[in-house]
Amino acid sequence: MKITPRVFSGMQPTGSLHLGNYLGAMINWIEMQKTHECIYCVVDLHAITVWQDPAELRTAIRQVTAAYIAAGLDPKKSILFNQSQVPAHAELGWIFNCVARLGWLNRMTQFKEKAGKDREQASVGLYAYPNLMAADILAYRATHVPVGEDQKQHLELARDIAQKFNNDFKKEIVAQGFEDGIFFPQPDPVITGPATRVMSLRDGTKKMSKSDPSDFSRISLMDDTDTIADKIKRAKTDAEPLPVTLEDLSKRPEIDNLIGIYAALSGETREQAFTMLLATSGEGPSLFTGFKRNLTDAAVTKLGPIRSEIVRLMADPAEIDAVLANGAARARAIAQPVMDNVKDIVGLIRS
Ligand code: AQP
Repeated sequence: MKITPRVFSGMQPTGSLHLGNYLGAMINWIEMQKTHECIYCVVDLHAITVWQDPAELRTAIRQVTAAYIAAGLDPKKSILFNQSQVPAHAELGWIFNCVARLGWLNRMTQFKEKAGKDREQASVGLYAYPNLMAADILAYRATHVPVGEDQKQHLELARDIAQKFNNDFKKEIVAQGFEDGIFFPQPDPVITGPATRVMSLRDGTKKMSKSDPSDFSRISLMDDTDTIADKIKRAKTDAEPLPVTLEDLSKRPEIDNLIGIYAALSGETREQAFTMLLATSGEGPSLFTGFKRNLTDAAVTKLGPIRSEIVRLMADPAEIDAVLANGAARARAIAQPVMDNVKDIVGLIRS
C-alpha cells in the first residue's frame, strides 16, 4: 500500500471555537483543501478527557461542525466527521498506548498545564491524549497535519510513535507486503500562517484558549459585533509609552499580540499593522483607541459572516448530523483497511 499525501486535523468540541483556532489552524485547513485530500475531525473523544456536560457536548459537536462549514470547509470535498463515529481512532489509540513509552508522555507540557497542581485527579485519558492524537492521524496514514504552534510537541510524539511501530514490527510489516518496512508515514506538522500562536486578550503570555475561565480572554466565533467591540476595547495593553519600532514589541506581549491579530485578519503585514498603530495613536488613555477601532472593524468584517452562517446551520441539527454521518462513513472506508493491516502486523486474529 503506497503512502499518498493526505491531510488530517481536528478540533475539540469543548466550547465555541475562537480566533486562535481560526487563525492558527482553520485558515490553513481551508487552503489545503485546494491541493490535498483532507480529513477534518471534531475530536469528541479528546473533549471527554475533561468533564463535559452531555447535552452541552452534543451541541458543541454540532456547533464546531457548523463552524467548520461556515468558515469554508466543503463537506463534499473534504471529509468532515466526529471522531467517536469511527472506531479505528480508539482501537489504534489503544495499540499506541502499548507502543508509546511512559517517559515520552511524562514530557508533554500540555498535560502538565491542563492537569495543574492536582495531577492525581486528572483522567487517565488526559494523560494518554497524545497517543490518541497520534492514532487520529495515523489511522488515515496522514502525511500533513495543519495545527497551531501549541501542538508541535504532540506532533513530534506522533512521529516517534510511527517510527517505533515501524521499527518494532519491521519483519512483520515486510512480511505483510510493505517491502520498504514502512507502514506508518512520519506526519509533518504544517505550522504556517500569519498567527500560529494567538495569545489571550487578558495576558499576552498565555495562549488564547476555550478553557480560559475569562470570556474576555478570547474572541469566540459566536461573538456578535457588540461583544467583539467590547472585548477588544477591554483587551489589555500596558501603561508604557507607544513603541517606536516593531522590535520594541518583543517586550510588549499584549500589544504584539494585537498587532499580530490585526495583520492576520486584515491580510496586511505586521509592518503595515504597526504603521497603522502609530498613525492612529491618541493621547493618554486614548493611546490605542484608534488602533482598537480598526482592529474591531477587521474582526467584525472577517468573523461576522462566519457567525451568521453558524447560526443558520445550527437551526437544522439533522442536516449537520447527516454531514457527520456521511463523513464518518467515508472516514471508516479509509481507516478500516488500515486497522486490518495493523491487526495483522501486530499478530491479532480478526474474522
Ligand atoms: N491560541 C491559539 N493560537 C493558535 N492556534 C491555536 N489552536 C488552539 N489555540 C490556539 C489550534 O487550534 C486547533 C484546535 O485546538 P483544540 O480545540 O483541539 O484544542 P486546544 O489546542 O487545546 O485549544 P484550546 O482552545 O486551548 O482548547 P481547550 O481549552 O479545550 O484545551 C489546534 O491545531 C491548535 O493548535
